[in-house]
Amino acid sequence: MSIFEERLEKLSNYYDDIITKKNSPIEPGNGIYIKWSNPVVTADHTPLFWRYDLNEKTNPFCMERQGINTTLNTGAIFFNGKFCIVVRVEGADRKSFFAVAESNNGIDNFKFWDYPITMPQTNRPDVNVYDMRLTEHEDGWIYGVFCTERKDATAPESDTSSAEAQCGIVRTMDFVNWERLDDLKTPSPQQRNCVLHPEFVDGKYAFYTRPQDGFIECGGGGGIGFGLAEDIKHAVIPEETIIDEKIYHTIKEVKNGPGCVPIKTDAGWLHIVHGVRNCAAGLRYVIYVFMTELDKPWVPKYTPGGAFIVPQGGERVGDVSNTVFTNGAIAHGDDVYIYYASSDTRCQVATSTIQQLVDYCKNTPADPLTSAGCVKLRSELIKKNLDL
Ligand code: M1P
Repeated sequence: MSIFEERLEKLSNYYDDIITKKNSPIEPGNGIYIKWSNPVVTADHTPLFWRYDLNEKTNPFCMERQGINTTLNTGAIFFNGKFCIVVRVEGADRKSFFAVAESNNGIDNFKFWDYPITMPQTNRPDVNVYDMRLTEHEDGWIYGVFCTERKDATAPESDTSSAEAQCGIVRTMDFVNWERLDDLKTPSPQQRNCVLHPEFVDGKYAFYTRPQDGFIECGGGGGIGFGLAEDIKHAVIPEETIIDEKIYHTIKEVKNGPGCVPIKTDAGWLHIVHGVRNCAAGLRYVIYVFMTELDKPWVPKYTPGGAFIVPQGGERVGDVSNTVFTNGAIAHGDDVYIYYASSDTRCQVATSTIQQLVDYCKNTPADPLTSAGCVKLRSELIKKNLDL
């Protein structure tokens, strides 16, 4: 056996093991959702033919030629009888791109389609693209709303890191052919984490936004915003209203942002989003949830306090450690599959039901914002239990 043959056999066996591995729930969980023990997608899930030159003549050592660094923040949708995720795949060169992976059960055996998505460009080409939210809109299209990043044209020449984030929009019917529309225009200089609402609101396209003054810093902006656009091909939001603010000494004190496309329930729209706080270890990203009114999706209805999903165990380590982030969930019947990336490195899943999530939203007290308020709330629970 040549070096090439020997290595290829090992690599193929490893890849086959990875993509056929059965997942298992982490019991007993918290009763709100179940986390699953294996990541659903990692860099090792990407096909060997994406990374290796498989011709022995041109690659006798069977070396990786185009490495994949991470697979993270995924948009998610149930499509053609499969759980489909549009994964943010980051190459060894730091550029992200999108690729579709599918599974029959939504918790394991995700397999990438042969080719990543070829993203059509606007007349201002993207430098980096990431974090697509997939909206099955009532107009009949499936929209992909994502972050398009370019070098900040206003930064001095010596500054080679400042970036401008904006919201790119594409649409498709089959996940193979994509039509690129104009980037979203809003009053904010930076936009990341935008989400398109699945229904028209007042006959207009409704977006959840996240206005920021800077690429990292909110500045005078921040919070989860809401705005309407008349036209989707040339989407312009003239006015943004903040519907969920960042607040001092909470899990969203530094910033927050829309996450998954909201899920429609009888009790209102369920939003699974992210909040960020600062600590000595750096920024800590967690996932939280709130609900808005059914007929007024911009009006908060239930605002359970605190974090919903936090990084735990091995999830805490990765390219951006101490981070969980979500931009995709699938509601399939009453079941909900929440896809989240841990530490910007791998994609995990947590499963729940609409009933459980609505119960969580209705019955988890809002953050009282002070230690004294928290002790009062907890003492009420203790008394109720001890009086049983
Ligand atoms: O690195 C953590 C996350 O940082 C960004 O989120 P935000 O815009 O709220 O800071 C996103 O770029 C996201 O991709 C990333 O996971």
